[in-house]
Amino acid sequence: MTTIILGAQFGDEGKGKLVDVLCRSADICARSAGGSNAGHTVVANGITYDFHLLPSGLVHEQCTNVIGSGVVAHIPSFFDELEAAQSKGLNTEGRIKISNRAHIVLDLHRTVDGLEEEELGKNKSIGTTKRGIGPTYANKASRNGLRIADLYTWDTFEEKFRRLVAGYRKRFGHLEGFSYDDAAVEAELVRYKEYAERLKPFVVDAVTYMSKATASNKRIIVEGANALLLDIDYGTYPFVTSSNASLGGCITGLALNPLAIKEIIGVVKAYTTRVGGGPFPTELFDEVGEQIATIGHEIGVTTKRKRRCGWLDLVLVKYSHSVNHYTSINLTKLDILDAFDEIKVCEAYEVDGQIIEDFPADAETLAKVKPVYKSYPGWKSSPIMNTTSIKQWSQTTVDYVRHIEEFLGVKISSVGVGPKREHLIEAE
Ligand code: 2SA
Ligand code: GDP
Ligand code: MG
Repeated sequence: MTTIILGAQFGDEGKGKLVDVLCRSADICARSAGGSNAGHTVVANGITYDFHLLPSGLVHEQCTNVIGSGVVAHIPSFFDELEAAQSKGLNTEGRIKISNRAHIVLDLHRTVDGLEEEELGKNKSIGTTKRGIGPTYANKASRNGLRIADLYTWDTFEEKFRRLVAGYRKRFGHLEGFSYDDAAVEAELVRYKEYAERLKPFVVDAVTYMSKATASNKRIIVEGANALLLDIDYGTYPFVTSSNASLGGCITGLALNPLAIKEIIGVVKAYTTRVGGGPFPTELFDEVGEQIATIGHEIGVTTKRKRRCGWLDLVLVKYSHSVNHYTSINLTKLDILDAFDEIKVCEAYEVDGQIIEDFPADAETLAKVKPVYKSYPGWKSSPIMNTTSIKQWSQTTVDYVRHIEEFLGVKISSVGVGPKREHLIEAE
């Protein structure tokens, strides 16, 4: 039985928290795509954990954590994160598996990520996390990438690695930021030979592993990374990440049996945030935007960048639902809206004097749409932060939630009213 958790906006909706709550009764927590660009927060037992490459199910002792074939893995970060988790008291022994088909992110990919951003220049850059994600997926697509399995046929690894360096030297060798001499190449090969041994106990054939798990009816939680609007095919291209952060990516990245999928939960933040470049129709540049950022602590978990903030955009979430087919929604951070007298929701776009209800395919059109807002009264006098049941809410808050549900045509099954596990309220 499989439950998939997906970001429905631009990321950082609070997926980590829901994954943690659902992993209480799960056998496996699996990542299907992305890499250590992700930043998933879990607040549990008075400790705040931030996961990047490792799945958030690590917090639950009975849960095995799988890094799937669609993921790109920076091995030094894998070990750093492992140590960080252990230093926070987590027993990781035998609980992490990594697919031998996953691609390897080299330090070199991270350098290239930075150089490509610089080449684009300030106004055109994607605003990547510089974790080497784009260059690694680019190598994967152009069939010269390095996979975990290559570490165990060393001659192949060495040959591919040298070829990759030669290609990058031709492309970037003249740039100041690119210093990769012969000594660096040899040192890196020695380092990876050591990593191959260290990583061995974690490496599995994830196809076999996942198919056996499905056959024996294991409860699997798929932890989506990034979000629909950052998806390489359906996001605001080119301002996207380089993987399929949508439903399809979960199936491909873990070789899931689609018929075993029971639930697809879309995580929707009660407002919108975006980190990095790209169009953002409801972005606020005023005091309200600042207030949302401050109260919502909207800072990147991986890069510590300030997130851009704006009102909830239902045109965007509806589009996200059309691609991901959510069976229910987890509405998060509704408590942050406690502070406002008036709450706005975008329910259509205006472009070149015309009202449109569909989400434009191109970033240029999206950049010029004007949001058409509907205004809702706030619930300042009856704050929901730290409430434990929907019964403690004013009718105004309930109406707001029901309205979103109606607009999207999918039920909101839970609502977040704070960062902790217990701050998740059943909304049905
Ligand atoms: P990349 O590094 O190639 O994947 O960047 C491409 C775009 O994808 C965005 N992106 C993200 N957006 C939101 N959250 C992410 N994770 C971190 C977090 C972000 C951080 O949890 O806060 O710390 O800055 C994430 N990862 C990638 C990125 O901003 C680019 O727009
Ligand atoms: P993810 O990438 O989707 O896992 O989300 P992040 O961890 O990047 O960002 C979400 C932030 O909001 C984290 O700091 C969470 O602890 C916090 N959070 C999650 N849900 C809620 C909620 O319902 N209310 C509040 N106040 N904070 C939340
Ligand atoms: Mg995040």
